Amino acid sequence: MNSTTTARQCTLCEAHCGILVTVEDSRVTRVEGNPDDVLSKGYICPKATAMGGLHHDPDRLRTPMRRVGDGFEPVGWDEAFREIGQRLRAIRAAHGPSAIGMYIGNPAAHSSSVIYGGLLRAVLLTRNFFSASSIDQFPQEFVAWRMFGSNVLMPVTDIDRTDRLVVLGANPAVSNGSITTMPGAKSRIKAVRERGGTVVVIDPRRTETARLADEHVAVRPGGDVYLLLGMLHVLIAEKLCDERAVRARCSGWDELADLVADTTADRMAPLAGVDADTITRLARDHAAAPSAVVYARIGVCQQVTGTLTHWLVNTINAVTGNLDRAGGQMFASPAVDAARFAKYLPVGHGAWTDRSGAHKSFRSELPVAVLAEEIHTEGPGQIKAMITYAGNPVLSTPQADKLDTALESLDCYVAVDMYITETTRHADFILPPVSALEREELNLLFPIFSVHNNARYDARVFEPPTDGLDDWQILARLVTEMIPLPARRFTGRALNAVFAQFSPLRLSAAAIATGPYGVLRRGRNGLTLKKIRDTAGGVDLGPLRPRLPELIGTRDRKTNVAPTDFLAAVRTVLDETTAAAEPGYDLQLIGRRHLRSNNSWLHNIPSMVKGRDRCTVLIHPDDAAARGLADGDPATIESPVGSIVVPVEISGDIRAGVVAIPHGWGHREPGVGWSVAAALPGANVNLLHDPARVDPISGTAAVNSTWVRVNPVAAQTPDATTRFEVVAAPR
Ligand SMILES: Nc1nc2c(c(=O)[nH]1)N[C@H]1C(S)=C(S)[C@@H](COP(=O)(O)OP(=O)(O)OC[C@H]3O[C@@H](n4cnc5c(=O)[nH]c(N)nc54)[C@H](O)[C@@H]3O)O[C@H]1N2
Ligand SMILES: Nc1nc2c(c(=O)[nH]1)N[C@H]1C(S)=C(S)[C@@H](COP(=O)(O)OP(=O)(O)OC[C@H]3O[C@@H](n4cnc5c(=O)[nH]c(N)nc54)[C@H](O)[C@@H]3O)O[C@H]1N2
Ligand code: SF4
Ligand SMILES: [Mo]
Repeated sequence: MNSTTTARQCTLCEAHCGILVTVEDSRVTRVEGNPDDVLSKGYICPKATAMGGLHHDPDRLRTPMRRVGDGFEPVGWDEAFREIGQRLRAIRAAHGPSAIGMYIGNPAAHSSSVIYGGLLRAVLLTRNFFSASSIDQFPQEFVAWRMFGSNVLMPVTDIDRTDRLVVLGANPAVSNGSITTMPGAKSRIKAVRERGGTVVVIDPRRTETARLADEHVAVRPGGDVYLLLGMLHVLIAEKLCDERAVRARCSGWDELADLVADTTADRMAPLAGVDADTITRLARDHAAAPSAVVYARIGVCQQVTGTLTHWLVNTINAVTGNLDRAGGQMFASPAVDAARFAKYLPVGHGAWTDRSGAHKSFRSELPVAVLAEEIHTEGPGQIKAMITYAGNPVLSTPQADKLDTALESLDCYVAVDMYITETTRHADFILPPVSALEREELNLLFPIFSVHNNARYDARVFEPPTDGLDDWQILARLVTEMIPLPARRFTGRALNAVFAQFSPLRLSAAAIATGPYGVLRRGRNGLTLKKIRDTAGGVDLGPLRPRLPELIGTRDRKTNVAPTDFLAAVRTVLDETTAAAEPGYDLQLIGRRHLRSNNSWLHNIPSMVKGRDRCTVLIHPDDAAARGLADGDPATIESPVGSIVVPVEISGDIRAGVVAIPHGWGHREPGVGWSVAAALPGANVNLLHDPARVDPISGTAAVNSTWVRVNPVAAQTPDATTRFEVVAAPR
C-alpha cells in the first residue's frame, strides 16, 4: 500500500492547528496533531478530520457550474469567465459600478487567496461591499482604529503569561480563540491556574470555558457595558491605577474619569444583572494581579453596545498597566509584519452610507445586515448583480428572510464556493476552488493575532487536478474580466499570464525575505520561505514582545482611552438603557458554538453531525417549567421579526431569562447540494434577529440579545410563520 504523511495545518478555524495527514491509496486515512507544530504543539480538535471529509465529499463541486432552469450544468472555465465578464460588464455599463455588490465570507481569511479577493473588490469600485466582519469583529476593529490609530491593531491576549484571565463573551474552550489565535485553548486556560493565576468567565451561560474557571459571572446579555463602567468607576474612584503612568502613555484620562465618576457599582449592578460586590471585586482583583487581561470576543461584539464594550475592555487593560506588557494585551511580531504599515492605511468611517442613510460605511464596507435591502429596494444604486466569495450569508446573517428572494431576483450572481448552499443555490455561476488539501500556501493574517510569534507553511497533501483552480486564480480571472481592457481577447490573456506569476505564496516569500526576520535584514541567518518549508512544524519566532510605540498611529502617539464619540454614546446608553424588553417578549436569545460545528458549513460531513441533535434551544429549568416544556419537546421561538421551531434542551447552565440557539443550521431548502446536511433537523436562527438592530457605531449585527418568546409548538400564535418545521430528533 502506498502511504504518505504530510505536515500542514487544519485551516477550518483561526487556530490553524498543525496536522499530520496520512494518505493511503489516494484516501486520507488519518489526521493527527503535529507535535512539532510551534504553535499548536500537537493539539487538534475533532474537526480536524473533516479536512479529509471535505476533500472526499462527493457533494463538493469539482467543476464550474452554470445555472439552467432550477438546476446547474457543468461548464468549462474559459466559457464561464467569458460569459460572466460579458454579463457583469454590461450591468456595470448600464447601472454603474455599485450595481455589482460583493460579499466575502469567513473562510476567505483562512487562505492567502484573500489578497486577490481584495484586488477584485478594488477593481469593482463598488460601494456595495459587504463581509462577515460586520457580524463579527467590526467593533474590535473600530476600537483599535480609535484607540491606536489603525483597525489592524486589535490587541492579542497574552494568555500564556497572564496571572489573571477574565473571559468576556467568548468560549475559547470550544472556539480555540479568535483575534487571539490560541490552539489548545483549554490547556492554556488550565495552565493559568496551574501557575497560581486566576480565571474568571463572564457569560450568561456556564460554558465549557466557565467550567475551567475559578469563577463564573452570569451577566445579563448586553449587560457587559454597564459591568465594565462599574469596574472602571471602582478602579478610578479607589485610586487603583497608576495615574502618572497612564497619563504618560494614554490620552483622555480626565475625560474618562469624568465619565465614570457616577457609574458606581451600585448603579450599574441592576443594568448588568451582576451584583455590586462582584463588580467591585472584579475591579480590585484586576488591579491587584501582577498581570491581568480581559479577553472579549463575539458574545460582546454582536451587541448594540459592541464597540463601547470592546473599548472599555481595552481601556481597563490599559489603565491597569496591562497594555503592551507580558501577561496583558499585546501585539504580535509576525514574519510578514502587516501591522507595521497599518497606520499608513486610511480606515475611514462614513465615506458613504447605504441608500437609507441609516448605516455608514466603515473601512469602505457597509453592514451586511442591509444587503437584502440594497438588492430589493429599487432606484439608483440598487444592486443588480452579486459576487460572493466563501460565504453563506443566507444562513449566517440576519436578513428577515429577504436575502433568499433578493439573490433570486439578481440579473447575475457569481459564487466562488465549492458547495451548492442556501446562498449559492441562487447563483448563475458557481466557481469552485480546489480543496484545501490541494493548496500550498502561507497564511498571512492569523500570525498577526497569534498568542506566540510563528511562521508556518501549508504543504499540499494532494496534487490539484489539472483543470483545478485555487481561489486566487479564480479571483484573478474575475479581476481580468472586470478591468476595462482594449482588445480584450489578447490583453486579457496577457494579464492572466502576469497574475499567474504572482501567486500569494510568491508574494509571501518576497514579504518574508524583506520582513523583520528576513534575509535582507538579517543576512544569512535570516528567514526565507524555504527555511519555513523545511521545518517539521514551522519556525518559532518567540513570545509576544512589547511594541506599541512602534506601531501606534494616533497623532500624539498615545493610546486614546476617551474617544469623544464613545463618551457621548455611553451617556446615551446610560440614559436609555438597552435592558428595556420588547413588549410581549420575555426571554433574551444568545448564540452558542459546538466543537464539531463551524458556522454553517461542516454539517455535510457525517462524523461532524453524528450523535444528538445540536440545533436546540437551551433553556433554564424554571423557564421551561413555566412554559410546560419538557426536554426534547419541539418549541416555537418567536421574535418580532420571525419564528422557528427547534427542540428544547433544558439546562441549569444558562441564566434564567436567557435562551441559546446555535447559528448555521437549517439546510432543508430545496436545491441545496449538501445531501447529508439537508436531511438534518435544525433551523436558521438568523430568521429571528432583526437586521435593523445593529451596533450604531460600527454597524455590526446585534444578534446576541434578541427578545423572544418560547412556547410549546401546540400553543404557537396563529400569525407565526414557520419555515423550517422540524421534529425533535431521537436522542
Ligand atoms: N446568529 C449568529 N449568526 C452568526 C454568528 C453568530 O455567532 N450568531 N457568527 C458570525 C460569524 S463570527 C461569522 S465568521 C459568520 C460566518 O459567515 P459566512 O462566512 O457567511 O458563512 P460560513 O458559514 O462561514 O460559510 C462559508 C462558505 O464558504 C465556503 N467555503 C469554505 N471554504 C472555502 C474556501 O476555501 N474557498 C471558497 N471559495 N469557499 C469556501 C463554504 O462552502 C460555505 O459556503 O457567521 C456569523 N453569523
Ligand atoms: N467549534 C467552533 N469553533 C469556532 C467556530 C465555530 O463555529 N465552531 N467559529 C469560529 C469563528 S468564525 C469565530 S468568530 C470564533 C468565535 O469565538 P468565540 O467568541 O469564543 O465564540 P462563541 O463560542 O460564540 O462565544 C461567545 C460567547 O459569548 C456569550 N455571550 C452571548 N451574549 C453575551 C453577552 O451579552 N455578554 C457576555 N459576556 N457573553 C455573551 C455566549 O454565551 C458564548 O459563550 O470561533 C471560531 N471557532
Ligand atoms: S481547533 Fe480544530 S478546527 Fe480549529 S484549526 Fe484546530 S483542529 Fe482545525
Ligand atoms: Mo467569525
